[in-house]
Amino acid sequence: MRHARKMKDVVPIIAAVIFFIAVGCRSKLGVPGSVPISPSDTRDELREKAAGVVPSERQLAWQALEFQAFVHFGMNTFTDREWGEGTEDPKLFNPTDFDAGQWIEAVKAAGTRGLIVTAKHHDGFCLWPSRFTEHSVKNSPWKDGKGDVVGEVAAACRKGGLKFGVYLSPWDRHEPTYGDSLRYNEHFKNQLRELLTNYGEISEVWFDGACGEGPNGKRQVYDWDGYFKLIRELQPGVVISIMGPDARWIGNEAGVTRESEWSAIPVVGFDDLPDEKDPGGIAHLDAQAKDLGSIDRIAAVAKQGGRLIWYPGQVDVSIRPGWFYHSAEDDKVKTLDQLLDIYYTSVGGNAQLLLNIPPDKRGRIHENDVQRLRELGDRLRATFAVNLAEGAKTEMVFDLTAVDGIDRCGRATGYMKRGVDVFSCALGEAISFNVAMLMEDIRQGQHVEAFAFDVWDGTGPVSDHNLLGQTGWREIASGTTIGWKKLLRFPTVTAEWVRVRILKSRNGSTIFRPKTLGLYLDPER
Ligand code: FUL
Repeated sequence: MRHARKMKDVVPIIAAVIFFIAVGCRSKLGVPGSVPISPSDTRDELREKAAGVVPSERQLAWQALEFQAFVHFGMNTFTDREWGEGTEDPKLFNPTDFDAGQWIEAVKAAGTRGLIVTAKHHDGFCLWPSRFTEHSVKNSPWKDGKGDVVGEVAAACRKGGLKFGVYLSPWDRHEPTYGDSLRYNEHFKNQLRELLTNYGEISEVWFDGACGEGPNGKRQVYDWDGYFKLIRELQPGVVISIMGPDARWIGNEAGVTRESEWSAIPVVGFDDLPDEKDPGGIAHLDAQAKDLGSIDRIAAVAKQGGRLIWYPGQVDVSIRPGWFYHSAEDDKVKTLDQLLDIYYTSVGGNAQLLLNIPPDKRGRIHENDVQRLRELGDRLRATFAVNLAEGAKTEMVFDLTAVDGIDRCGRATGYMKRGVDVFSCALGEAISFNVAMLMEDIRQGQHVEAFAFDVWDGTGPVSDHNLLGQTGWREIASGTTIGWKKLLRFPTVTAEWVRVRILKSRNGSTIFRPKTLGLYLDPER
């Protein structure tokens, strides 16, 4: 039997019960790391386990960056290519007006909070004067071989308050030891050591998945374990992305996320090692698979035995068709609308956005890109500067069902079971908005599987509405996962009350808090 109630009366009691159940159920979980799953787990147990997987501190800090710049710059900039051969003459690298400060200014205008530069792409040319190769800026005419792109960009990021990360391609088409596994691994670790000891704090190391044959057809066997250990030892805060355990490739380069984007992901492998045969990611994860984290998927992986890990998605996409600069693409810079779509689906789709902006042969970001970045930032600032829900009166309410039976912790129950959670919000006055932001507290895991967002359209005081229902409430958006952040866009509405209905949640204890709801007005929509 279902009971409709005025929830104000019962919320304190029910909240205490739910808190007890939630804490009781989850006390053994909620730790970063991995949670084993096995064929004997029931679906409810799998649900509970998935709800208990949480991010590490470094993953949490990384997620909060939300939007970073990716900068592809190097030998390819000067040869007008996307993939160099490794045989290019270092003398070709000669930016005429290099200015790291200009990069920082341009990407900050868009609202990025970090920058990752291609310290070494597949051609092996190093943007820093590595002691371990001659194939670097030190043998270029730029600054008479005394220049250091990595050093200048690191310093400019620090000055501008941006996090700084490096892309270091494991595949190296220049290095003669490539394919001689032990020797190349030593070489690669030497390069990692240089980058992680000489340039201050590094926030992210981006290991690309692209990989080819070495000289004489030799195949390089990468010492991933050794690379990861070295990074953890030198800078424990570094996020190791893509071919690494901390952040996964979203699975495309088009700037889109899945409708349901999960950060708690089941994998079969028991170590964190990447497998170059699978397209990007660790432990045999197919980063391109349509479904990475639904309960069906978790159950399918559990049949083979495996574990659940926190492995959030990163959307890497270029502002132009290519990753590197080509003058022929000067008029192909993505439009503001395209960039906004990318922003809303990535940052607003439980992923981090890594937007590539390639500097030109001068060593500067081209005027067209600079302008677009500013337009993007201006629009985002105009939209998100003021949260119209700030200061709203909020409460968490839910309907009740009488049950006899066993609760999810195996205890006998003979009273009321909580139904759909409703997070309701009284704005105090009628407000117009066209964007809503929902966030889960991912420190407690990712739980929401389905939600709906309603505005009160009814007449009369909202307290008269039927909580189960229908009367004055109008659903204007719905979705599946929320995770770190979900951004909803819709035609402008004016309302004094709004609510979020959590239709399905993994542990039934998702508690929304006031700051987890944002309402905004995009002035240009
Ligand atoms: C790919 C590389 O092959 C591209 O050149 C680019 O660096 C992109 C971000 O990753 O795997």
